[in-house]
Formats: sequence, C-alpha cells, structure tokens
Amino acid sequence: MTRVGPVERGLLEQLERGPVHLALIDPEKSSPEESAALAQGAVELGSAGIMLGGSTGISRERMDATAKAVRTAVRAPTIIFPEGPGSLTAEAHAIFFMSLLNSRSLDLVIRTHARTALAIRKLGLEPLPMGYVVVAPGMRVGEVGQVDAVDRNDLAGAQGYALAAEMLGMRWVYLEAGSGAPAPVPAEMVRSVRSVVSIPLIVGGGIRSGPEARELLEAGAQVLVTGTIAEAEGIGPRFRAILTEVKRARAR
Ligand code: 1GP
Repeated sequence: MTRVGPVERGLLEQLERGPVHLALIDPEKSSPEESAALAQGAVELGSAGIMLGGSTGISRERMDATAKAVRTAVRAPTIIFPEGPGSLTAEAHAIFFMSLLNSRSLDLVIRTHARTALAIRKLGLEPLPMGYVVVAPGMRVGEVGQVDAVDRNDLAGAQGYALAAEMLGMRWVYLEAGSGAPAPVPAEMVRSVRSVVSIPLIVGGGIRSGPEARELLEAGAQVLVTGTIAEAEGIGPRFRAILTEVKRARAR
C-alpha cells in the first residue's frame, strides 16, 4: 500500500473531528487569479482543501498556473481531481488517484493509471487512492466516462462498488451524481453506503443549498464537494449556507 502522506493525514485528522468540505475549481472556467480568489474565499469559510479539475482537455499550462496561484493564496492543500494526463502538475500538493469503478472503459478503470503512475511519482504528487462511482444522472462525467451509472434507487449496487473499493485497498470512495446534476446523490444511498464502509465517503454533484448539504451530512457523508455553486455565484449566500452546515455538523 502507498504510504499515507501529509495531505491525506491532514484530512484524516480533520475528519476525526467531523465532516469537511472540499471546493472544486475548474481551471478552464476561471482564470488563475479568479481561482485563487475563489480558493481564498472558500478556505476562509472553512473548506479543508481545493480540488482542481473538472473539464475535459485542461492544458498543462493552465493547470500549472492555476495550481501555483491557488497554492500561493491558501495554506489548505491543493488536490488534483484528474480528467486525464493533462491535469498533472507539480504545482499541486496531491492527486486523487482514482479509478472510475463503473466505467466500461478499461482506460478509466486502470490503464491510464498504469501509464501515469511513474510520472506522478516523479512529479512528487501525493496519491490519495480513491474509488470513484458515478450515480445517475452522471451528467458529463457519466458520458465521457462511458459509465454504467448506478441507478438512484440501487442501494445495493452503490454499496457493492463502495465496499469493493475498500476491499481493494482504496482509502477513499466518492459517490458522484455529476457536476451540475439536478439533485445530489440520494441521502438514502449515502446512508446505506456509509453503513457498509469504513473508508471516508465523499459525496458530490448537484449540491446547491444548505438543506441539501445538511441531509447528506446527516446521512453520513464525510466529505462534501461543490463546484458549480461557487463558479456560478462566487462565494455567495448559497455557498456560505453549505459551509455553515458543514461547520454545524463538525460542532455536533
Ligand atoms: C463534480 O461533484 C463535483 O465532480 C461537483 O459537482 O459542480 O454540481 O457542485 P457540482
């Protein structure tokens, strides 16, 4: 097993005290300066880290510039949320080394990983091994990821993928409804997955309000990821409401 590095250790320590929020920033949708400002706003409100990624076909130059700007702006870790080899930059601290478990494409399950593992090590990026599971509707990642999305009422299906991730030695599992999904992963699915795994459960896609965040946190989500809301509105009231719910859950 790869060793747990400082970024992962830091997140795990925070998780001992309650759930956390990670802000996803797409370097193609915001300039490096805008990304740095978003990151700063998010971290000031309590985000535990910044994930960089999202779009397909991000250029290396843009990733480099954005990671550098974000890392200068905030002390919280910068973690690559990769969409392909172009996402790799030594300017980030870590990378979610994630297998898209329910993809029909072997590339996304393991082949790309085999092709990039040595480069990731050479860049000095800390890998956080993650099982990535796309739940319907899946949105763009469901399409480009050639995913057999887990049905929204297939609780056993979601449990199976998450437990398989844990049994394979992955240390994180992510239930993804897809960026911009009309509704997040169902709380009932989060609850049933949480009841069978002990690795941290990340939930993202379609979280736009405080009440949605609260429902997912109460169901056992340990990491909430939001991207669109801050992209669309900046660090506005709805982003604040989500962060307030995470803070409340940490205080419980
Ligand atoms: C996408 O889950 C993340 O991978 C975030 O989704 O953009 O809908 O917040 P949103």
